[in-house]
Amino acid sequence: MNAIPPPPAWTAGSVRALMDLPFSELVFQAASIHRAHHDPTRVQISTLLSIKTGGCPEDCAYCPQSASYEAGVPASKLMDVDAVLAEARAARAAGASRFCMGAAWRSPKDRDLDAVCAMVEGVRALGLETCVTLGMLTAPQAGRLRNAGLDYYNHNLDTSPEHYGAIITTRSYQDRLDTLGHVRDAGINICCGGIVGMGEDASDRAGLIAALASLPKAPESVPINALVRVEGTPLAQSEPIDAIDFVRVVAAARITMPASYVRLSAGREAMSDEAQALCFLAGANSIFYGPRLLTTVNPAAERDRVLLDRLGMTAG
Ligand code: SAM
Ligand code: DTB
Ligand code: SF4
Repeated sequence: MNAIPPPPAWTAGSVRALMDLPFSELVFQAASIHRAHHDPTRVQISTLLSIKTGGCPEDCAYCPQSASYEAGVPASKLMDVDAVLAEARAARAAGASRFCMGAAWRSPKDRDLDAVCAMVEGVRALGLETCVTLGMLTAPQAGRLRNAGLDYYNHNLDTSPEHYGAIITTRSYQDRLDTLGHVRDAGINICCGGIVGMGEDASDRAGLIAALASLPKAPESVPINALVRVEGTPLAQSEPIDAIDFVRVVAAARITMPASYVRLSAGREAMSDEAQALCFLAGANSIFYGPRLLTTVNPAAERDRVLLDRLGMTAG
């Protein structure tokens, strides 16, 4: 009996070879795979809300919410459930299909999870998909979120295993993989991606994509963030990533994770419409919609409506 061969295991080397293809070849391959798995004229839209802002004990060098840096983001308490639901209703009215709630925690306390579970139940009752990002989770915490009806958990690998130590010292790559394992075991969809423009080289970008594509099951949603450089954080003066190199990362994510939603995530405010159009061509099919990310600026809804209109794309 002939066994079906396993799919290719992506390595940093094989992803790097993809990313180094002539640009037109790479984008053609990505666009071909994209249309075999998705409608290339549709873009999924998610709206973000920071439900607990600032004062975070972690030292992620990109993040304005870390208590280690002076980035002008004061710490605030967890929002009330009703206030969160009011924001979710507004996001639904603006056309979002998913509502993503982020908290500046290393990991949630069990008591905090009571309120977050109530938020998840309330947002779901509005007919929106739910996503939360709360830091590291234990297996029982993931189970509680699943029981509350959570659709997606966002937890990023952020960068390659090799570059990781230059960015975060307060938790390890393995800690992140452990949390992703608990989320997967609980039966929650995974949203997992990373950030580019943090002083990494092309091999690190390939290493990030290979690490994502090599998870036991590819994440259902893959956010590709371009670093938002915030004054006061250690990475504020980083060299911005070249737009063509950014598109190469998106294309590599699309080719290696064909069925996933690839989200053109943070960093769009500083991106030209033409660069975003190339990202959609290369397989990006999701964006954050609405004027704010967590603490930083995202394109105004009107700019996005005009852009999607010019490109003949529909949001949903
Ligand atoms: N505290 C939780 C955690 O880190 O897991 C959840 C919230 S945290 C802000 C969510 C993600 O936002 C981070 O993993 C990182 O990838 C992204 N992020 C934070 N600051 C960013 C920045 N300045 N530019 C781009 N992405 C950023
Ligand atoms: C993700 O990958 N990007 C989003 C979401 N997951 C939570 C967060 C972007 C944050 C950008 C910086 C800020 O607004 O604070
Ligand atoms: Fe804290 Fe998350 Fe920011 Fe890291 S990325 S400092 S864990 S809020």
